[in-house]
Amino acid sequence: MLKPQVEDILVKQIEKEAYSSNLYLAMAVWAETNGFAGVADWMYAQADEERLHMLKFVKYVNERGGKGVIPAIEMPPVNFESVLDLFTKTMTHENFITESINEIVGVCMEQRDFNTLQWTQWFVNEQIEEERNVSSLLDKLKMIGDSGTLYFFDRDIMAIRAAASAANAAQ
Ligand code: OFO
Repeated sequence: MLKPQVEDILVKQIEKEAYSSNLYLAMAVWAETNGFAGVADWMYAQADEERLHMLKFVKYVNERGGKGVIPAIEMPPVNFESVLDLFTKTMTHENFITESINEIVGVCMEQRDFNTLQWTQWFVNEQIEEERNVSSLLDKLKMIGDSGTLYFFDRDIMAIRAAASAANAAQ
């Protein structure tokens, strides 16, 4: 049985994960309607992932004798300035989610709920991965700057290396 303080913070996280899903869906729509099909695909996939995160919290709370309340969700932004703006806001949001996962860890420790503490570890690791992925995309976007050339160079450099190695081996 979950202690009320633990159930309360887990239910709050359901809302945050649901908002994350809708935020990335809104970003996908912006990207798709502005001609960035690849970025839209990335955001749609991210939105699906966030929905799965939300479901993990819902099911865990239910399994442990609580009730995974489904919240009303605040409307996410509709307009963004650029792809860089999109990923800068994604980074800010993921930092916020990392902080909220850390708060859950803190409450589990305070309440000595070591089962939930252990269960939450998956999200601690997930946030490391999410921040790393977005940070690497932001690095690439900064590299692009005003010119797309460097981006394509960066994308293709390892393929160029592999092709060169294969050509050398065949000689
Ligand atoms: Fe649920 O990890 Fe991103 O927000």
